Amino acid sequence: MFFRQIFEPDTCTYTYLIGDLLWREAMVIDPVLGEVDTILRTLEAEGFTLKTVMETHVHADHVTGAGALRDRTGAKVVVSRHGGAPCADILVDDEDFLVLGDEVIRIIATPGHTPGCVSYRWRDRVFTGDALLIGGCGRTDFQGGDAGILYDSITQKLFTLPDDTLVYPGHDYKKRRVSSIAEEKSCNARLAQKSREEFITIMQELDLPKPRYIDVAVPANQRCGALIN
Ligand SMILES: N[C@@H](CCC(=O)N[C@@H](CS)C(=O)NCC(=O)O)C(=O)O
Ligand SMILES: [Fe+2]
Repeated sequence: MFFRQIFEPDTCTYTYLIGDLLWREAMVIDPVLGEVDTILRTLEAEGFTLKTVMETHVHADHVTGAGALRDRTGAKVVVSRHGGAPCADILVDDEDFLVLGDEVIRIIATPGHTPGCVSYRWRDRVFTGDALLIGGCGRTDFQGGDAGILYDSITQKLFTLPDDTLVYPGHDYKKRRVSSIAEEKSCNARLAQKSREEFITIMQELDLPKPRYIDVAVPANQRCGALIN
């Protein structure tokens, strides 16, 4: 299998590359606009053609490279049907799946951080975007976020995956790269042994500053990363 995790240090965002060795076709999850050249160079060096760009949600903290990758390669952009990004080529929903040669990627709707958040499950791992982070979770105070719905997505969907499933998040502000469902079930400070009501209170009391790039990122990402001048 071909798998890469790329870290974008300005917004602590992870991008993932998945390659199918049968046809040497590739998918990318959550590309950052500033990383587009790196992504294309990496895929070219390994002999892959980019076929699909998958977004876990419409990001508020960075501008996506989805549209730029589509323009440069003809790849199709995938977003949730509930994501609010009509620029996408393929709109997915819970239990849909995507096929890339021998590889199958399953879509799990995990709303709560935004209504259109999805996680992508591939082989022994799940890409959770900002639904489930290592030791934390995405905030729920903007973009239609809802803490109760996020609790249900995490506890009823992600935490019912096999314990040894690897968790690859959309961000990590301490540069941790990977966790597992077992670790998050037992150690996640916001979720382990927490009731739905306790979780909602924790989320209401976070009082986080708004993301630095939100005013540019959200309108751009609703257009797959096309910047508005
Ligand atoms: N300081 C960061 C914060 C970004 C932020 O708020 N990110 C959202 C995801 S779009 C989040 O849920 N972060 C979780 C957290 O900060 O605990 C920035 O300005 O970019
Ligand atoms: Fe986000």
